[in-house]
Amino acid sequence: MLLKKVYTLVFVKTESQVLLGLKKRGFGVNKWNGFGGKVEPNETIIDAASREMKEESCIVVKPCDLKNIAHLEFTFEGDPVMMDVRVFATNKFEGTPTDTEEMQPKWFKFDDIPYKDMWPDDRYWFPYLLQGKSFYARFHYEGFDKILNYKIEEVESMVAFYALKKET
Ligand code: 8OG
Repeated sequence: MLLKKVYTLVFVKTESQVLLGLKKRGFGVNKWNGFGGKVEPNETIIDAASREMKEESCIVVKPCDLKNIAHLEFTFEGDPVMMDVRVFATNKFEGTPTDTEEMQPKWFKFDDIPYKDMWPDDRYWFPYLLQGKSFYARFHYEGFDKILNYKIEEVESMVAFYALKKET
């Protein structure tokens, strides 16, 4: 039986650029990523997404402007915990990306994504994100570097995806 922990991951995008942050500490240190983290017990997932975005980059995104675009699942060989990551995107934001204790934010052009300094799975699903597609993906890792197997599929919408997931 897998235990599940829910995380958020937010990508602020323009027509041609996406805001990433270099993680300064903890899980995923020295990797470029979107902004996010654990959902606290008394908050909704979307409120957690907005909160983490502000804490980590000083960028304000209203929860109502965040679109759920993906569902990612990560498992690690020998570890009973599944990381359930809810991915959001928006092009509506306020503020200037600012260095925080956790992240060093920077804009990247779509054709200049620093995959070699990111989680190994990101190169599989970033094309979906950059093209504005909705998708589901799962990755099973050995350690934090080696992907043992994965599945990725485009979905019509996340609403449809969660409706189907409930039924099955
Ligand atoms: O609170 P903490 O910073 O530890 O949360 C982890 C963040 O990293 C959370 O936003 C989810 C995200 N994340 C993973 N695994 C992966 C991954 O393989 N790729 C990307 N892009 N993000 C990931 O936990």
